[in-house]
Amino acid sequence: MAGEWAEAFDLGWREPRDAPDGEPQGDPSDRGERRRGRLKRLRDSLARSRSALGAELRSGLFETLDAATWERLEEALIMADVGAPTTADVVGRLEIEAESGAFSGAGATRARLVELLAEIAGSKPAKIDLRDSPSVLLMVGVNGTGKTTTTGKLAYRLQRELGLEVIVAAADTYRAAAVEQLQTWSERAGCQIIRAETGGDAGAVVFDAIAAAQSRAADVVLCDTAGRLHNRADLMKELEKVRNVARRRLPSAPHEVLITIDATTGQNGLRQAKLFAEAVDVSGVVLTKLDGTAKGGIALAIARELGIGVKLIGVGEGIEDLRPFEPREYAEALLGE
Ligand SMILES: Nc1nc2c(ncn2[C@@H]2O[C@H](COP(=O)(O)OP(=O)(O)OP(=O)(O)O)[C@@H](O)[C@H]2O)c(=O)[nH]1
Ligand SMILES: [Mg+2]
Repeated sequence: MAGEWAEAFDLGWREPRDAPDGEPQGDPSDRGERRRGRLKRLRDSLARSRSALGAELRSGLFETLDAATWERLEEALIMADVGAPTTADVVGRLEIEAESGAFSGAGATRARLVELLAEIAGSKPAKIDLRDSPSVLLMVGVNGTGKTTTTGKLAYRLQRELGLEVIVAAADTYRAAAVEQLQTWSERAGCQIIRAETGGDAGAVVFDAIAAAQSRAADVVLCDTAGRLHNRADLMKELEKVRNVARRRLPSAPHEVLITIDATTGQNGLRQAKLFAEAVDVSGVVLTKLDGTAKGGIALAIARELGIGVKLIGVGEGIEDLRPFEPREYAEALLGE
């Protein structure tokens, strides 16, 4: 479910600079090797998972294709958090195609299922828009879903893999600990941080960070915002305000609004994404904590029902545990292969 870093971003006219000390991105002869290494790491990080879908498939689910097969597949997809409407759609299409003789045999059925899942997961553009200079990315989401961690991991990758200069904005001004946490990440990533006193205005921090990026020609501003419950209208309004303040400094900002969804929270993630999208035009999902669950099917529900694609996945707590989303690998992993 993970792809290449350089392919995960739309850099516009900007050529990726030589990364300071990262893996070289350019040499195609290394690509196969790196891809294998990456897949292994991904599998390792997902090793704790127990996929209900995988168990079903290993039990020879597709050896006979009848009503009971489709029912069991439906159950397994629902268990993986794919959601009822998306499940009905996928299984309905698979069933019709099987009956029309479009494919036959367990292997071909499984392969077609992977295709259908990947098609839904990847139907939205997945590249993160970094064409503008600076590009401003707003991290939003419910408390504890991984905004600050993702901000740190992403700052690290953008600098290391793409050689971009990143500034992080500590726009979670509610808790002193939140600013300290981002400070630690910025030191690990090796980037500048713009912070204000606790209790300061989140919009002002974002404004200052964009101004700082403009004056020193930095490439990207990553704004970490405070966690908020999607059903708190006042807090969602505040987020809208932060976005509007960013626009006042740079009319094209924010270039991306990324919502972190904890893959272990199940269908509630769909509702979170929906309400955040209503407030601030969410452009992509970061699906976090995939290492802690075999579910993760919520990505399909969000893509199909809300039209918002997953752009990045979190597979651990470490600075390297962030990956570009790759629909096909994701579909394979969901099936527990
Ligand atoms: N296993 C795992 N843990 C993660 C991942 N992403 C974040 N975490 C952990 O989740 C917890 C919360 O992460 P934060 O980044 O602080 O979440 P947040 O959204 O900033 O939280 P608030 O600012 O309180 O809203 C931390 O313990 C992180 O280490 C992930 O991909 N995998
Ligand atoms: Mg945070």
